[in-house]
Amino acid sequence: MSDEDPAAEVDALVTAIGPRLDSPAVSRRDVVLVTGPWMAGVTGLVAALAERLPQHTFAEPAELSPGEAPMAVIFVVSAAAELTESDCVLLDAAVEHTDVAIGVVSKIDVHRNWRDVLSANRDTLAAHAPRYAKVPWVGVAAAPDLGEPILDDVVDAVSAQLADPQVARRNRLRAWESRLQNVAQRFERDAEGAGRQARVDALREERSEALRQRRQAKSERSVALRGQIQQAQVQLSHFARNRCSSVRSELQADAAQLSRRTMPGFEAHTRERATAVVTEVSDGVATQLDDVADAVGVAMALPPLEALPTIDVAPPPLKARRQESWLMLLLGAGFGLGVALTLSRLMAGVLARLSPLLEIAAAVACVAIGLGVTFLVVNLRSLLRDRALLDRWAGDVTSSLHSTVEELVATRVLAAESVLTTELNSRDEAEGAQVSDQVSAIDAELRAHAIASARAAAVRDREMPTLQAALDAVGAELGEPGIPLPENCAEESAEADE
Ligand SMILES: Nc1nc2c(ncn2[C@@H]2O[C@H](COP(=O)(O)OP(=O)(O)OP(=O)(O)O)[C@@H](O)[C@H]2O)c(=O)[nH]1
Ligand SMILES: [Mg+2]
Repeated sequence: MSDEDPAAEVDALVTAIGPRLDSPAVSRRDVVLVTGPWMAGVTGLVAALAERLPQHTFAEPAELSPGEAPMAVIFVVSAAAELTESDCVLLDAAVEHTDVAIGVVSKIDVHRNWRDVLSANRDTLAAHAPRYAKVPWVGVAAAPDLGEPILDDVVDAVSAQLADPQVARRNRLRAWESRLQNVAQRFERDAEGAGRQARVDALREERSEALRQRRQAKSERSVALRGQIQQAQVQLSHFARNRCSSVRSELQADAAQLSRRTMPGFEAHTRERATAVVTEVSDGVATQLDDVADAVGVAMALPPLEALPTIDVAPPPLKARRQESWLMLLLGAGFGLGVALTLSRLMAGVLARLSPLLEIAAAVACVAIGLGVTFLVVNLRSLLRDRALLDRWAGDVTSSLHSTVEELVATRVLAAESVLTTELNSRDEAEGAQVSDQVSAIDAELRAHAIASARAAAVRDREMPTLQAALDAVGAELGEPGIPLPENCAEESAEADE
């Protein structure tokens, strides 16, 4: 056993447990690494030790390349202050592949209480990790302000540690330990998939956001459409009603001023005005509905109206009924007769004295005036009657116009609503298809992640027992049975044991 390379022996020991385990990729250099926090006195100690122990090589961290590991590590801290947690982490990195470590408290020439600091450091380090319990601690003054350097203890400690025939074996075991712990950590990280978990969470979030947005967009659109349509309906009815009542008053004014001459044109004029209102309302409806389509963001092509609705009202019944005419004639004649008699009475007395001829002429004139009055009364009465009649007729026309335009508004708004709803539904469907594509892409990625997680967990579960066995063996060799797995791995294997 003693003839063989101790490192190769250790490798054989571990690979017997895990044949597929890669050996640690470190190259061992025959140097003693001296390291420590800033201004601890490293450079001074390296120089002093090189002088005192010329058979060994001492190096500062910068002199080792990555992947190189020293034979032993001297960890220097100033006696000015006690060891801190960050100092311990520095040491952890320095002794990753090296078992032999010596703790040094420096500048003991100026810090009288260095022994207290030293024992406090020893306790702090032992508490940091079990492997440090056996680290020897010494005090030095490599470059004292006054007097000779104090180096005997460190020289003895270094010589004693390096004289141990087990040094190479212990260092190799330590290198294996770090290697195995790193591998275990890597398996654990892969199985836990911290990055993957974040991605999965992001995907889940994206998925529910996409679905939520789709639902929201859909309901927002239908609410907007309903609102716009209702508003258009109200505004257009109001517009139609307004137009009808203004035409009604316009026609009323016209009817009141009708003369016999203008009367025959009134019917055509009224119909023309009504048609104009229908056209106006129809245009208003088209514009308003285009605005609605713009507001809901849909291009709408309403089916065109075949023809504008017409106002279906019979012509005004201007022909007077017979009884009425007779009554008018009688009343007019009576009134004319009365006027003629009264006039002839008034004049008879005066004129009889002048000349009988004049009297006859006056009687004729009275008859003529009576006839004229009769004619005037009959005529006026019939004009007023016709005006009233036409006025009533115009009222009928406008109320018919009102119901026609109301119906026009209602039908057009309904048609627009159905076109817009169909349009929005088809847009919804397109969006729905797009979202479900997106969701299924997300689902596919989620599945892939789940598979990758399961694979990584399977690899971990398969490899972890071998790693643990190898770590146990290494620990036993180093005299530290039960080297713990890295924290999270330890929990896993505890669960596995259960
Ligand atoms: N009193 C006293 N001072 C020391 C001793 N050793 C080092 N010093 C002083 O401590 C300071 C740092 O010493 P270095 O040996 O350069 O320490 P270092 O750890 O190499 O420093 P950095 O490389 O700058 O981190 C210097 O001013 C030294 O003079 C010692 O034993 N006693
Ligand atoms: Mg230095």
